[in-house]
Amino acid sequence: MAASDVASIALELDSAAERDHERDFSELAGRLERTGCDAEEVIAAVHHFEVALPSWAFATGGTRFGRFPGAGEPRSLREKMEDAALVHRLTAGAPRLSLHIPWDEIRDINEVLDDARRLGIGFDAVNSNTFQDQPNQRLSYKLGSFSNPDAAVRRQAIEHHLHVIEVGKLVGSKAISVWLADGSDFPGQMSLRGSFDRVRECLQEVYAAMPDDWRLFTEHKPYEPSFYATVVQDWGSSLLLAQSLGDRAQCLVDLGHHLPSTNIELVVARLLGAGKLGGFHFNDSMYGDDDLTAGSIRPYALFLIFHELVLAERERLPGFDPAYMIDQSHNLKDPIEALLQTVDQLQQSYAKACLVDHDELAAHQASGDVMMAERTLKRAYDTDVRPLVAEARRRRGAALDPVLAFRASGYRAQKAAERPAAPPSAARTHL
Ligand code: RM4
Ligand code: MN
Ligand code: MN
Repeated sequence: MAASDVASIALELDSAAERDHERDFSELAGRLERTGCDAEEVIAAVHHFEVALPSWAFATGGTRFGRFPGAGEPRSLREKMEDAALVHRLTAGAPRLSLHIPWDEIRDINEVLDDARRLGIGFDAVNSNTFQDQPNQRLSYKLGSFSNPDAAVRRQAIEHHLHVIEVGKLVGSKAISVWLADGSDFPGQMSLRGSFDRVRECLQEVYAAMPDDWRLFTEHKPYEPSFYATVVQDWGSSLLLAQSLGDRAQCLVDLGHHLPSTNIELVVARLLGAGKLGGFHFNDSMYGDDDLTAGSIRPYALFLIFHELVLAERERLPGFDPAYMIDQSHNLKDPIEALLQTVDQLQQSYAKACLVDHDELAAHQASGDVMMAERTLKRAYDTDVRPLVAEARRRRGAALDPVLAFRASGYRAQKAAERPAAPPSAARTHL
């Protein structure tokens, strides 16, 4: 299948499924109308919702114990772009790919831009990588990159980030996401304050090198690979960095990067309040950085996060412009199917959050009616919005049910024939 053939994938489900959908949608629209909600408004909102796809999620991830690759996985940036275009084609909600450098190092920029044009996709935030040593790298990041006590290592890490910005400029990115693995395994290994100061100083250089219309996202994570103290371990550290860098530095919330039972919607609310919510890495997690499919474990929490986002949107909170991205590792599911399921899940969570009656909620909060306030949220959450998001996709020429459409398309079997497995050394493990 050539790159341009993605567009020709037939999407018709059988006519019985179409008829069922029409019935389900008009029934839902009628029910929503009775509660004062306009289905058309929610469809328009879903049409606005866009999420970026992570280039590193199209091949099977794996754990440190092993990796079980599937057939037909992409072996090059072009093939990742093809898969990304397919996900967008079936969901109408994922028009951009987020690159990870050096995993997606570009050899021929004109080729990449040609492919992107033909496939109808763009590029989102670029991601740096100083959490691994690359072949032929001069100095090691074993003891940290931006926090390293050795100035030469810090210089090398800064140079890498400047390079990532250059790559991003070529493809039209408008942001760089920085996740640092820096930290220590044992008390005494590093200075807790000194390491943070060094990270801030390095980030200042990176920030200063960005074009004026770019943003820098700092991503926190409590542990792993560092098991005693991670330098940017929590949203507070991330916020301090963003605040000290400047207006175009903001915090990125990866939903898996919190200790179990953290109230993530509260973190989101705090960052929104500070004008520092930059974006998301959507996924779900049972324990920590599990990178499971968004909404698979705690769908209500995902809805509550979207509720904070929709509130901010409606209130036109100054500077509110979150970059939505997915960051998942697909160990068991077909990566394309998992991404299709995720975009669908995000569209649903967003649509449900749009159904919340904010006036009613505010009135119950003001009068202290705990029961009715909670019921107001739950009513939106309990609404089965699947026909609504299916209709939103259908009107954009995408699929009623993206996963079923993908299975019916024969895309995976075709790719399995076209893309013989890469040698093990070329296989990337998601971290
Ligand atoms: C990290 C973090 C980053 C991602 C890497 C691959 O755990 O989530 O966002 O770029 O994994
Ligand atoms: Mn992430
Ligand atoms: Mn992660």
